[in-house]
Amino acid sequence: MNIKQKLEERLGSTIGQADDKAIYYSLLGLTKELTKEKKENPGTKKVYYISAEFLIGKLLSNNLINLGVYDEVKELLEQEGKLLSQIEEVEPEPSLGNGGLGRLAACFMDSMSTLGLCAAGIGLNYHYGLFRQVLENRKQKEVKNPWIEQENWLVDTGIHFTVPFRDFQLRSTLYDIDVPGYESGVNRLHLFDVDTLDESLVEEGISFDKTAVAKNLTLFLYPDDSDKAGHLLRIYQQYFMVSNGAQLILKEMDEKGYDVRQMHEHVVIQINDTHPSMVIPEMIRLLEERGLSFEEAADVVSRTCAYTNHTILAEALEKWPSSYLEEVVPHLMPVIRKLDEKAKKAHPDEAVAIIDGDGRVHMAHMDIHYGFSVNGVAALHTDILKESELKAFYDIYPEKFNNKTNGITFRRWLMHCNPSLAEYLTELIGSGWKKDAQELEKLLSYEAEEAVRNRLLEIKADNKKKLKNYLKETQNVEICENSVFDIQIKRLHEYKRQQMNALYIIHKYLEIKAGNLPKTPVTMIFGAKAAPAYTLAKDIIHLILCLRDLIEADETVRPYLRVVMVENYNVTKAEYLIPACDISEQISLASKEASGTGNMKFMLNGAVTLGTMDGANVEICDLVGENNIYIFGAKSQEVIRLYETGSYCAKDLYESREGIKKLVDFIVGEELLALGDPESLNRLYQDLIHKDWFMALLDIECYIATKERMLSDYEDREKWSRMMLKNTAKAGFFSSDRTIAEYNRDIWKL
Ligand code: Z15
Repeated sequence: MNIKQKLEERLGSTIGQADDKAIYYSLLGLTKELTKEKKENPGTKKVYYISAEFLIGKLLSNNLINLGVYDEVKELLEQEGKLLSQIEEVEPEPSLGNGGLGRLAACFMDSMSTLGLCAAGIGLNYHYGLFRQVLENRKQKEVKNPWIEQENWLVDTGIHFTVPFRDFQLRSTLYDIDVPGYESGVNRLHLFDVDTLDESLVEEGISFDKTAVAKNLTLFLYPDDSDKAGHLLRIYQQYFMVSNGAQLILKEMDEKGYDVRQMHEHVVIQINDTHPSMVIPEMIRLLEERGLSFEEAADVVSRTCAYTNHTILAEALEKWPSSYLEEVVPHLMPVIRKLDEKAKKAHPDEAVAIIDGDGRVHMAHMDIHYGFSVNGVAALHTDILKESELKAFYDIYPEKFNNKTNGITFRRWLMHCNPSLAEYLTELIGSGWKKDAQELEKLLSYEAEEAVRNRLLEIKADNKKKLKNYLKETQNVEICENSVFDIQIKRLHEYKRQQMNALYIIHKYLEIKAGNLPKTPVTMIFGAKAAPAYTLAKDIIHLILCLRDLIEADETVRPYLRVVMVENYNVTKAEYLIPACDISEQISLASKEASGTGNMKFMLNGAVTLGTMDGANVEICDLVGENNIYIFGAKSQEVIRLYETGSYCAKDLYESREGIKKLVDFIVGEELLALGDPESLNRLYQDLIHKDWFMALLDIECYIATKERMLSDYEDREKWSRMMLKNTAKAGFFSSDRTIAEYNRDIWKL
């Protein structure tokens, strides 16, 4: 039977007669069936990528691409008057991640399958995921995001484990999501769930009874991103994840007949940030139960576990009070104490202690002492880890430290989200780039060809029109497709400095009011969720929405400047926004953004970066050269020195620079106070003057100057299109296939 016959058999009608919903669910079933026919990636050594987040996005199109039937299905549907993009709208987006860290894990799953590596993901099956953001009265509201429908991508494996806590135990069920590689075998994403979960516990918004652990454990993904410590429920979730993971790993070793004393020869556990760090003491505990001595167990686990660090923000490095751990998982504490004593004996330095003087357990410290590899996620980030944040560890274990610059899967972030660019590239340079992303460099030989550059501009214009239509349909906002699209999409965080971008808007508004009109109108697009308890982040959203409405109501400014906030920014929305972007905003305070991966997605799709020398921006700059990127602001060493000496003072800048004062004062000026919440605007205003912890006022002047230079260069279409071409051509390095090949070469050795 061919695909058409199979589909119509599932539909019980012709494609033409079926509605989008019926077609989606039939395609879902068919895709699962086709995936089952694929071989599992084989191997005698397997990597388990364990992560609290897998931000997988919608799966239909990507799975069709990887199974090699995307074009066939698309054409089949078109013959019957159906659009695949329309049908995809039916698919709910699972929100099993906050942002970069979770999306990275999803890109890695794709690349591990594609490279034929024997690998699996281990995580949790959150029923309501991260919250869905609703914008109301210029503020963020949080509601649940149910995504598990009657028919879905999950496969019930029938596998169960028992997870012990202090006061009770929980039975788990393992659900799998198959991850087919691009023209390759299949791996699995293992998502554990509690059997006793009770969805009706969620009353209004995202609030629920935090104490009913058996009923709530996998309801939500913890909504904080790089910020604010989680508490007991978070520890319950983490332990549930790692205990199930460890039990599964042992079960699979048993089935393959491997000796657990040789675990390191058959298994690598890649620990994604510190959320899964308890896998180390848990695995040791389980091995002790199987008769290994503590020393033997600790040794083999240390040779098996590898740790990835994703941040240097101190507040994001997890340190659990031992009293919390005693309350939730007392049986782990003896193991953790022994690990701590052993480490203290060898390295008495307090800076590298696992349990500190206040009885807090430093999860990262445990990972570094008892893992064989520690990696950062971009060159600059790894250097900062070695030279500052983790220097004391680097002095002890220089051989453990290594860099793995992040990457993105080009299947989703080019082939799927920007098919017209993907097709044009293939027309020019052949399809080799799909397997070897470095081949994109072949595009460089076309730089001087005007027809090629014009086609790139045309594709960009089409994508802008597509985004315009999407925003009209989904959010009822109307934007001008001929304007410059300036886009900042990422979690809302002070260090990412959306507030600095908002100050730019104020600058531009005042310029236009003064009669200095831009040649081409500018559309400033934001997308960002704020952690529900992160007050200042919510204040920044409020400021942006007030600015939006101020400008919307002003007939003199509106034709030249618009502000849009995309509601509930997620993977699907990113797939519309990124191909349509002209200016990619990557403006974090230097040293604070470990890598960033949105920056890579924009570059690949022909946007030009406006950024600081932070994270992977540094490597983008090296690749495209200074003439094809707009860099501004303080460098990381300067920033680190300012923190060390405590010599940054926002108030001095505010008082001495008239231009800065004017912008900051506008936040609490009469125009905005007439629209917004005075308490919220005031709080932000006060913070910028008296704290400004992430130094927006330090960089604001060069930021504005650089963006103005960029806007003026935009008018030179030849120059701009050359930059677009260079950016796409040089993006090959950022394929997650390259990243994963490096993980395998240096760490996993599968
Ligand atoms: C998260 O998304 C990241 C780091 C974290 O520690 C947590 Cl808890 C969440 C991000 C980094 O901020 C970003 O720079 C990086 O690109 C991403 O992880 C993937 O490494």
